[in-house]
Amino acid sequence: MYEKLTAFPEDFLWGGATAANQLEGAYLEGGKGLTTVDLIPIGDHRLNIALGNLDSYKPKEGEFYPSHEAIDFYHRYKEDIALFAEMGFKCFRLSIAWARIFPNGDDAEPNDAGLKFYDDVFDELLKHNIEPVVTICHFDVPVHLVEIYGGWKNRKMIGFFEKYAKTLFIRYKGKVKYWMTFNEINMLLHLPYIGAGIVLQEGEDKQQVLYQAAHHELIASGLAVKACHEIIPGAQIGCMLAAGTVYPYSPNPEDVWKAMEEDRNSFFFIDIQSKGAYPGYTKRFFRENGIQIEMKPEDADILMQNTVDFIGFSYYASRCTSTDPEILKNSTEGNVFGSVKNPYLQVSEWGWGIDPKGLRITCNQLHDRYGKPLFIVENGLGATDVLLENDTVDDDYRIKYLNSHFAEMAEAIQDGVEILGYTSWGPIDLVSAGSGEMKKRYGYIYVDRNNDGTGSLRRVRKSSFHWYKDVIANNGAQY
Ligand code: BGP
Repeated sequence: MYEKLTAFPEDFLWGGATAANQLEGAYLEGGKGLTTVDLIPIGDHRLNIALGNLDSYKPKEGEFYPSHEAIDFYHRYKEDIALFAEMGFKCFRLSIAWARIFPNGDDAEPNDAGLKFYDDVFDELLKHNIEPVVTICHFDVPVHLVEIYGGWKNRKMIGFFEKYAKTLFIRYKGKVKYWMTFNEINMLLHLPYIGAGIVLQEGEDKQQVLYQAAHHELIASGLAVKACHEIIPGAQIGCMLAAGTVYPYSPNPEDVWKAMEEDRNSFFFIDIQSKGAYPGYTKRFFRENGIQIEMKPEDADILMQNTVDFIGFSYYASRCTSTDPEILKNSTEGNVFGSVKNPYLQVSEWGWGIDPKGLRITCNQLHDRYGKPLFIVENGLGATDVLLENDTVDDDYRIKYLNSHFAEMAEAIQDGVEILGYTSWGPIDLVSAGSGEMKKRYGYIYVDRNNDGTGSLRRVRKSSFHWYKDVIANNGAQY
């Protein structure tokens, strides 16, 4: 029925990926402080806040905040991990909520209850032979750091992050081998509040503020890499890019150049994290746009001496661009990045272009550019699922999407690309980062929860649950 997949190395890390604020709930339990995402409600309002355009980001009466309960993993992690184990997961990607460990972000001492929660989660995973893959910061910053310091605009954030990361390495060094510093670090330029706790004030030069904040995150990432290598010998720490190659709409060299520039707008982060220095094209961009990054004398060395071990990335869709104003009118929103509609691709319910071949292209592109192992840490199809009377979900559309991407991943491996593993996004339905909705589901496991927070939170196996179990059991050669 589906293409036969081959080529996966024996120790390939199959699994699923999540983020604390979209999964855990219990937003004020166990001493946790407020994080930025806890202040983002569902609805139209959400995108404005995520973009960092609002001068006020205080919770408002009558609005619904999906992160507050999310899918209650905080209390149900044992049940959920048992389901992951039933599917045969080799790894599980999760993030640590910064404000569980340092509720204010600048506290003198870490919060014991927060540290213990993740100890328990890691122990449960290891009990089932599931390797934890940890994102240190996935779209959440303690609110206190935003209110007092202005989030990543401020260089002081580097010290707070370094202390937070070191605390994690020391505490979990016997349990966690795979780490990533910032989720989709390039999203800082597109969703400043969600990505970096940045609220843009009137009159501020947006580009100047964002690239300065990016510099702070890059230095913080370098220092975390350094600390990780010192504290946990043998650990691997990576960066994490929202990837998805940009195609030119036509062979017009102007379109081809524009596509390259749009790619570089994301790659510049990874060029620095992976190669250790600002690339020439970024320096030129800064010069021509009057952007002046304040740097300390030690920054260049921090970047150069602490490059990442692997390139983690998310891939949902490719993008397409044009210089023709007529063509540009036909644009869609694909995973926050705008994209010209690609006439060769079908789109998901949310308008994201479905492009399995684009995954192979992206893998090859990243491999050729960096020559480091890759880790596909997010991919999947967000869709509206229907729970049937016989208590299952027939999500063949999801199986089709995933299978076609796995076939291209296998091709990439045969092309010579080293891929450490694959974690599909949201193996259990969770809150959508973009819209805050529950109805945009990615999981193999259905969660009975609705957009307005109603539902029993019951977990139900979908058809894709059994399919993914087979994929893993056969190491990608299931048919
Ligand atoms: C990525 C984020 C995830 C995740 C995913 C899907 O950008 O790293 O947190 O949510 O996108 O996006 P959405 O939830 O908006 O469908």
